[in-house]
Amino acid sequence: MNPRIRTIARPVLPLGALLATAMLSRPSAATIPDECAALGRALIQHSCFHAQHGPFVDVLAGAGEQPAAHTPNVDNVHTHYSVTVGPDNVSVTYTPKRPGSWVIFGSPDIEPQLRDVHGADVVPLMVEDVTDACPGLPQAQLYVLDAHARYTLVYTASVLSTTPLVIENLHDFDTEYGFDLDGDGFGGMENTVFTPCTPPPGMIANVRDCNDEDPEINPDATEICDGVDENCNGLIDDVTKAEDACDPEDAVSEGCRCSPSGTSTRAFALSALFALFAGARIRRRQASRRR
Ligand SMILES: [Ca+2]
Ligand SMILES: [Ca+2]
Ligand SMILES: [Ca+2]
Repeated sequence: MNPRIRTIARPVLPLGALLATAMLSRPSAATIPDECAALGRALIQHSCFHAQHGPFVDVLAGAGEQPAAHTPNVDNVHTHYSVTVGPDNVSVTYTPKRPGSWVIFGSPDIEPQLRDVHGADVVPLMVEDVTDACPGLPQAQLYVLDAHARYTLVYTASVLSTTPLVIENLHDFDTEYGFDLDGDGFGGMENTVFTPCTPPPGMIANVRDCNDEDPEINPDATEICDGVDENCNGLIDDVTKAEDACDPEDAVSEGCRCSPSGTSTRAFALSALFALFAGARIRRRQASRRR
């Protein structure tokens, strides 16, 4: 097990079972996916953005471990909180607006203990060290919480100190992953997996490859006149550069800007130019005769 991640005992599904599950349905929004070995990059990067750019809200923790009228809450604004805590200031409250999996980012230096409305400790499903990805929010704790229930985060600090806090819903960061069988940097659209966690080995997030058996076909490929959609935009032979459609042997459709007779655009343009010069020459002759 990764020493940076602490989880409760949770079996990891074999890849075949994982794919079968993914094809049947998306993971439940109320629970952590079984295949979640670590949090996904999208969630960590989003939280870290708050740590770096705010908006920032300063909160002075309330006195006592039981929520009271003076205890501040940290759910009014979805943002980065700087919570000042100390021997006499130990708690803030958080009330989820939705049920499900929530990730509390903070610092292990002043680690909060989450308690439910009855004052009982709530055990995180997973604790992950994300220092490398986000030094300003070095620890993530994942909980399953009830909606509209007031939870208390209790801090222990010997002197007055400030600690960071960002809270995110895990499944707000579900990402679609797929395999890249042809190695062109784009995952295929078949057998994809939605997860807010790190994807299974070999899967990537960019799943826009309309033909994962041909590295010459992907969203970055060059469209050519061959009756195939190379750039995966749903349009066959949607060539926009005139020179790409100027070889009549390659031009096989009107989408390549060829004339209906099969004459290439370049040949058609040369013919038109020749006709223009010829017409001008005839008009000059007719004018000289009139003079
Ligand atoms: Ca591919
Ligand atoms: Ca195309
Ligand atoms: Ca084509």
